[in-house]
Amino acid sequence: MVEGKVHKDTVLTGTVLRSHAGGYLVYQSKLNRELQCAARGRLKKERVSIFAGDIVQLEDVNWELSQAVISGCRPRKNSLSRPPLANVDQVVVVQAIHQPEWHPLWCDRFLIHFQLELPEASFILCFNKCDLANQDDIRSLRDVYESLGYKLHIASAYTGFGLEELKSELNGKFSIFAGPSGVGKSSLLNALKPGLNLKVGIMENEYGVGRHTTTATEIYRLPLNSENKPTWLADTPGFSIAELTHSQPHDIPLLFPEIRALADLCKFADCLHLVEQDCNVLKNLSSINKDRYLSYMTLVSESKERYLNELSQSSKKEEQVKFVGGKNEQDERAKKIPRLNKRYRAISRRSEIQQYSPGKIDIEVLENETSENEP
Ligand SMILES: Nc1nc2c(ncn2[C@@H]2O[C@H](COP(=O)(O)OP(=O)(O)O)[C@@H](O)[C@H]2O)c(=O)[nH]1
Ligand SMILES: [Mg+2]
Ligand SMILES: [Zn+2]
Repeated sequence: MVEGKVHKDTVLTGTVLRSHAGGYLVYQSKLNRELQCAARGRLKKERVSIFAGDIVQLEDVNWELSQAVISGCRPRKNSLSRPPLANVDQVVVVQAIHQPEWHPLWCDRFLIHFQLELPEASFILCFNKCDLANQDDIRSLRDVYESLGYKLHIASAYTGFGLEELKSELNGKFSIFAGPSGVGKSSLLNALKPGLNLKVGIMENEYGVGRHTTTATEIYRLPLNSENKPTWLADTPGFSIAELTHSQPHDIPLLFPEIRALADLCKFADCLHLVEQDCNVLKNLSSINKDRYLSYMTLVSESKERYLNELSQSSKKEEQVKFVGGKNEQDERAKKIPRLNKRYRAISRRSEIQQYSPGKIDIEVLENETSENEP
């Protein structure tokens, strides 16, 4: 450690910028240095996962070689699993006004997905490619989203329009860009961080751009400073519909403010505000923007479908333990034992009967039968 720069009793921390080949690139803000770090073996053993955005404790710093060892990870404020990121303050939902054509459903999909994933983060909407738009396009976007309470930014990565306003929104926070492929996320990042040179115009397939880039989530420091709080920004890859669908349909009305207000007064406790006669939302449908209600209907239907799918999948999954000597956990005589792997089980009378006389199974005979060898 360089004498005089950091007191030897000071606990040194840094922010993980990215992980690569089992190591991490960590930024130490007080000394404005990037360090190549490895995690202590103990952390690996305890399977502590370290994400970009994590605040980590550093030891054994070698300033000459810019290397250090990560000895601990601070508790996270929040985290995202795809892409793996921690401690996100703000989500910027990026959409293009044209090319690709603006689609309200996709905008709402991203808004709802990230609000569910990162409930404590703040949200802003950034409409890019305003160089291709006219005033009417912009006015109608403002009418819908500003009236719902969302902060909205009109920008162009090409002309630089709106970027100063966007910068002041990002200042001193860790923000992520989220939105469909092709809307200009990488172009905006390049415009905000001169010299970054991210590749643009590459359409992502469902795995991202090639298999390697999806795993290399990196956060960038913008040359902005507010009261010594650094400004961080990360890009996210494109998402497939399946990745943006959630299995809790009742969460969705809570995230559409215009529907939530009416839903609070709906007299049906379990209502999803889609079909019930006398539902308060349906009675006041004329007060809701048509596209927004269409988004709502689509997202709830997709969510219901996923919920039912997961339910049928989980009922198909076999329990890892079984009860012998009694019917279930409540039965005092019952003993819990692990299930044998299928290939070690003896053929049961049930399958024997099924094999030899299909369709003639006497259910009564089969009650209480065990299908495995007892240990
Ligand atoms: N007209 C116009 N095109 C843009 C703008 N920003 C990005 N593009 C173009 O849109 C395409 C997709 O941009 P990219 O940054 O790769 O989008 P990403 O997939 O969201 O990262 C590229 O061909 C860019 O040159 C903009 O502000 N105006
Ligand atoms: Mg991109
Ligand atoms: Zn209702």
